[in-house]
Amino acid sequence: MTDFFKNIGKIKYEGPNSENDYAFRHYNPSEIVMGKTLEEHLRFAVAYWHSFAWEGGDPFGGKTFDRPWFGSKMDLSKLKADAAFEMFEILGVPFFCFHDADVRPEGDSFAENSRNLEEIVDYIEGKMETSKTKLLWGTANLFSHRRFMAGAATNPDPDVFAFSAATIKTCMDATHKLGGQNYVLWGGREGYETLLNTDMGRERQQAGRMLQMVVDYKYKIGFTGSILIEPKPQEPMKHQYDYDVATVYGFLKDFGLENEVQVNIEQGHAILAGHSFEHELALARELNIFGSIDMNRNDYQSGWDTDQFPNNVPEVALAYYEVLRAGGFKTGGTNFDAKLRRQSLAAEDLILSHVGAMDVCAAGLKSAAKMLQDGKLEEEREARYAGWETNKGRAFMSDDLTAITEKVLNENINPQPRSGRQERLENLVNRYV
Ligand code: XLS
Ligand code: NI
Ligand code: NI
Repeated sequence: MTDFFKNIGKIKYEGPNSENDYAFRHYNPSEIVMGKTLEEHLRFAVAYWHSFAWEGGDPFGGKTFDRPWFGSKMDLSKLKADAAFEMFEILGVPFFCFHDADVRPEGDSFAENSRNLEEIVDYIEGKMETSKTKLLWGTANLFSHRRFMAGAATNPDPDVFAFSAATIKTCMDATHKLGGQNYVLWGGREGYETLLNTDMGRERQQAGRMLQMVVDYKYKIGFTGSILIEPKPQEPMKHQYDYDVATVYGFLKDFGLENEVQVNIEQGHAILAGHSFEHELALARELNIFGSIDMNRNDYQSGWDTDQFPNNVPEVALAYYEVLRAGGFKTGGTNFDAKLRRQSLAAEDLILSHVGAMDVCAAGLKSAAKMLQDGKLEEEREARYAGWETNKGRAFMSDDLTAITEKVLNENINPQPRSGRQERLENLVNRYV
């Protein structure tokens, strides 16, 4: 036991009228909604990097947090894992997620990094034996170290490609060993700062080859989880190849991997790409590549990926509406890819941020479920497309231009515009949130 979270007990559900900061108002893990418990629907995960590895820096200043586990030593990494599992227990979260660099000390070589990772993975495995918290996904940090400054898979230097491939292998092994349900690839620096020095065609081929190797290795080791790509349009690079869901789908099609890889969609990344979260989720569902979500929010004024905890129920409700329409999570879940503000120094801030976020998500999911079960929104949507369900409408999808032209002439087809009823639908949604 560390004494980091001393005096903070396990968070319990106390209902919407509770005055207790350390209680859930909406997240009752065992509450049944649409045939599943809230815990099964939401599949919450804590992100190791933001909560335990991030030091509070910003572009103008360094570390603001003072955690007893900061430093690059194995015993400190173990202390960090102890504190992490204490927090998982306090929150009662079913999952966590990590990068290699979050959990192990940084070594001077690939071999040392691998040894460090193996040692800490053994330690974490031991902790998982007595914890209910499982691994939602693992990933490799191929963006922080200076060797990755020009990309990992897409680096102009083949040695960086090789170093990255070897690192991914160790992270897939670690994820597999810990029973992870997904493996994530976020192409942090897979993109460019300037097109002037970039061979985009070659870099795309390198990224495609890396992904193919990841899929092959998944089968080789018998990993039954999902491989997920996390789209993001820019930041840290000026342009990133995994721009958004549509771009990733085109990439997967190009390399014949659209049935092998799904997407992990992040709220803040969707906003950076000029979309809404629900847009990205809806498109992934339609393309059959929906996998998991990184839940957070951006500050809409700053134009950055600020990774704040979600706190807007109507927004979250529309996102979960799309998740429910996709049939809910399978291997995926709700990972809080969210960090404290750098002035939130206290241990209790780490707990309260998650408590609030879990409540916002639970309230959002319950609103979404009501909206879906009532069916009014879907009735409106169906009514709008009803013409396509008639014989006349269906035939237009198989006629050619000549046949359609004849029909337009012979049947005197003269379409009359109808209202899209947007405001009415917005009012309808507001009744649920
Ligand atoms: C950064 C990404 C990152 C991924 C995992 O913007 O969201 O945190 O989720 O590498
Ligand atoms: Ni992000
Ligand atoms: Ni993310």
